[in-house]
Amino acid sequence: MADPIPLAVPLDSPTLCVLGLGYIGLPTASMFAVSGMQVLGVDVNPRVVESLQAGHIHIEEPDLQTLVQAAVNSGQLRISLEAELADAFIIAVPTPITKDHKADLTFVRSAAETILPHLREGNLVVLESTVPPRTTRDVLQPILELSGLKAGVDFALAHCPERVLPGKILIELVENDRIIGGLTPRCADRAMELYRTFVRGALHQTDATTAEMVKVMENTYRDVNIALANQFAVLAEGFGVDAWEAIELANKHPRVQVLRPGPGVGGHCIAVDPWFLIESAPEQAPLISAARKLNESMPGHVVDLIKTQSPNPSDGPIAAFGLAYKGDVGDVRESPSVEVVLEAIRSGYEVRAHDPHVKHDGGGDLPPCFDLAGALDGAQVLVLLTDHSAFRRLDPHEAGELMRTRRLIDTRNALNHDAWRAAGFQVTTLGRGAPC
Ligand code: SAJ
Repeated sequence: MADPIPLAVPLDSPTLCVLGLGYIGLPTASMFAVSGMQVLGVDVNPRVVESLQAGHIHIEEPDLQTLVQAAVNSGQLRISLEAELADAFIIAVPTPITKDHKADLTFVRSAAETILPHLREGNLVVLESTVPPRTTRDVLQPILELSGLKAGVDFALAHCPERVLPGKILIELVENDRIIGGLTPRCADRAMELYRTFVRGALHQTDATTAEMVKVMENTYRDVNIALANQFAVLAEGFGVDAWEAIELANKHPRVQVLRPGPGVGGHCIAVDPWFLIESAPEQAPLISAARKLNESMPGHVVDLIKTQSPNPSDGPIAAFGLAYKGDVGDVRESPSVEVVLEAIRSGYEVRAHDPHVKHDGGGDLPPCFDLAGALDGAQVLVLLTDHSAFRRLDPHEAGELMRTRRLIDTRNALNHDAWRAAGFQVTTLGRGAPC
């Protein structure tokens, strides 16, 4: 019997509708547009839509502004609050966790409901958002089938998780291998066809649930390995061992690759996705839970270091350098740096945060940001929380001139400690125990 799902999107003028214009949806929509597809980017936030229509991006990512402008100027990318008929739909909306660590699929559900009135026979629907295994089958498929069309028969449905690294999104979008998980093999064929438009990495075909599991496994693998590095760092402090030296030496072993300790794990992916595995079977995921808890405890460990080195809050403010969750990005979601700042404030310290990548003037859950000199002025300690390249270029003499006490706590082992010591600083490094 003939399969009504055509093998390829129509070749004359394929149209694509991307729902969600955040860190993944916006670059993806733009990439398809500059590769020749007619793309409609849809977002529910009127401010995002207005600013994109005016050619301004709302997120920080290298070269993204240029790409989006090229896509919009070419007429291939339109931005709207409303979805329209299209040959293919991509869902790239956030999947946060609730307070009790369950996946919040509200945005996935509402994106599916947005597609519903526009879904036609022969369409392809791809879910790119990271979700707990079985979401495509158990949550997305039933909503889309309210259209009266049958997934895998009348329209194609696939899960093709994004795997790009913030800070390198445009490179990795093109070069990374991709997992293409179809509801049926024919659905996967349709999705392969779509991604071949611009992806140069290999496309690996599987089923939708395996693709969901693969994506969550990747980020869980990283979370567990970072937790191990953090555990080694805390242990090393107790033994009086330099964890950084020990890790470097352990990594000389051909089958060992310990990651870098730090103030914790942030971002919207690695700090969130492991819960998608834990929530369905907590008793079968003790290792993953323990790793999450350990990483979540690291901001508290950094505050303990602050209390040891600068026990008296009345000795002056703390200059906290970095609010973003990792170096050279402006994203503060789940950032351990923010956690450290908030915890230090709760412990009675005045904290002056500085982050050249974060545009924020206080309010909400975030502490206010100071400029460089304002953060250092009269500070009793500089705590480096995020390894932005700009911080490596700091002049320790100039910093010391502004501060009340020449004291540095480096939670990323990112600075040139010899230079800071030469400028009269007492340097404490996470994972290195006593200051010297
Ligand atoms: N971190 C450490 N030590 C390390 C590496 C990272 O403490 O050795 C910390 C970072 O400072 C940061 C957090 O972990 O707070 C996560 O940073 P990351 O660079 O490891 O990852 P993300 O969250 O920016 O992007 C991840 C990537 N996943 C993997 O590397 C397995 C990316 O490929 C995914 O596409 C992305 O999650 C996502 O969207 O899921």
